[in-house]
Amino acid sequence: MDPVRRIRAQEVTIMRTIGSGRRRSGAALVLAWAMALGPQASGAVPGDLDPTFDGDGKRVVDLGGTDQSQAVAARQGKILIAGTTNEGGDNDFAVVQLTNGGVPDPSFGGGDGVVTTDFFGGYDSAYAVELLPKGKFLVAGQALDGQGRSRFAVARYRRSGALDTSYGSKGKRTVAFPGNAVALDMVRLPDGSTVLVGASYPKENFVLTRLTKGGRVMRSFGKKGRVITNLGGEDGASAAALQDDRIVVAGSSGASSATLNVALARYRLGGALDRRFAGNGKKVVSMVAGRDWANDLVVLANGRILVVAYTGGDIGLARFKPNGGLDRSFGGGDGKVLADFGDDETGQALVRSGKKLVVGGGFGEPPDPAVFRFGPGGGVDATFGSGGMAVADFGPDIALAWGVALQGTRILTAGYTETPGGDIVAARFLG
Ligand SMILES: [Ca+2]
Ligand SMILES: [Ca+2]
Ligand SMILES: [Ca+2]
Ligand SMILES: [Ca+2]
Repeated sequence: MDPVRRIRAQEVTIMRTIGSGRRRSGAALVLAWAMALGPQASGAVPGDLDPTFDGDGKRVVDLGGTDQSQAVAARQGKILIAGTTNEGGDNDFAVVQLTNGGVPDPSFGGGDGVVTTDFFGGYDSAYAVELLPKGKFLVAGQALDGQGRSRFAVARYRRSGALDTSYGSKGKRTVAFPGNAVALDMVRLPDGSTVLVGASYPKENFVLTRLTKGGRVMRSFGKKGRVITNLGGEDGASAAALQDDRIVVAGSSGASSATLNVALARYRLGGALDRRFAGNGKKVVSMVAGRDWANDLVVLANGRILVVAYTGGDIGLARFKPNGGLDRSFGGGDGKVLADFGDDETGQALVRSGKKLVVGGGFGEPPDPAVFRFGPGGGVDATFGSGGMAVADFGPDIALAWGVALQGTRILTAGYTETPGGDIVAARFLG
């Protein structure tokens, strides 16, 4: 199993293990009861499900197979969701566009609001979406090639969902690394090129590549267009962001999968590690005694770096100064926040909304998609939802929000129900 799937499977397994025999907290029951009354029962408040999104703030998208989504973006009143489906046989990239009202968009994908993209006839899965000018967008993830080896995979689409054949090779590009590699995030640079980041295995390292605006590997980046960084153990990158003219990457590092910690690395645009960051370009920080890792990051206006971390049951946040040191003005004095909302929480994705920090993830056992909001200093924002958290109940199946995005002040999440025949789930909350 590739490291992403392994990590994510571990995460759910951990929640199952820890949560077995436990019941939902009273707060969650009160929240469920309040939601049953409906957001229109009284004045709408931040954290309410948005009734203008498919009537109840929630949408289930069944593509006919086992369907998953890992990323969401809002554009011009439409909602793009990227993931994978095995409908039709082997897994393919799946991209769904919903209207602002939360239903499949008839102007996308030839009328049904869905496009799927196959690379080599094998397993393909998308984990990131990046909006481009003129309504175009990139979707990135992994594709198994003819040798069964996982490569970075990216496809560019036009506004309509049609592949943009002017990009790469007929709209697609794959990049092979030694062993297997999975692209989990990407960041667009000012010149229109794109840096893709992810994880390799069985040698577990941060891996990066840079593609030109036209979708060719930029061979001047790193070695022949590839950068492989060993942080000292089992390492994998899950997210990237631009910090001025540097690329900041976040993920995990540990001597073994049992001892993973939050890991950051910073690179120059040419792919070299930036030794002005934390002394050697790399920074590893432990959030809890057990395993933890970074799932997403944002760079704040002052160059500080905010990470959301898996911590084994709480929402973990850590803020770093621009040069990589922990920012002790954040959280309880050590630059870190561990927020417990009364059960098992997991933070998957992070976005800044004005000065507030919005985390998408999961709550409960089995989990439902949830949004958690914090103030700029890392304190829970009690004006949001129930004690800083809002949950979208999608029934008894395991479901998480893997992606979060803002639509104006509203908060979009997308994820999936984790069952055979599972479906993509999206929810929109008032901000
Ligand atoms: Ca396929
Ligand atoms: Ca740790
Ligand atoms: Ca907890
Ligand atoms: Ca399905």
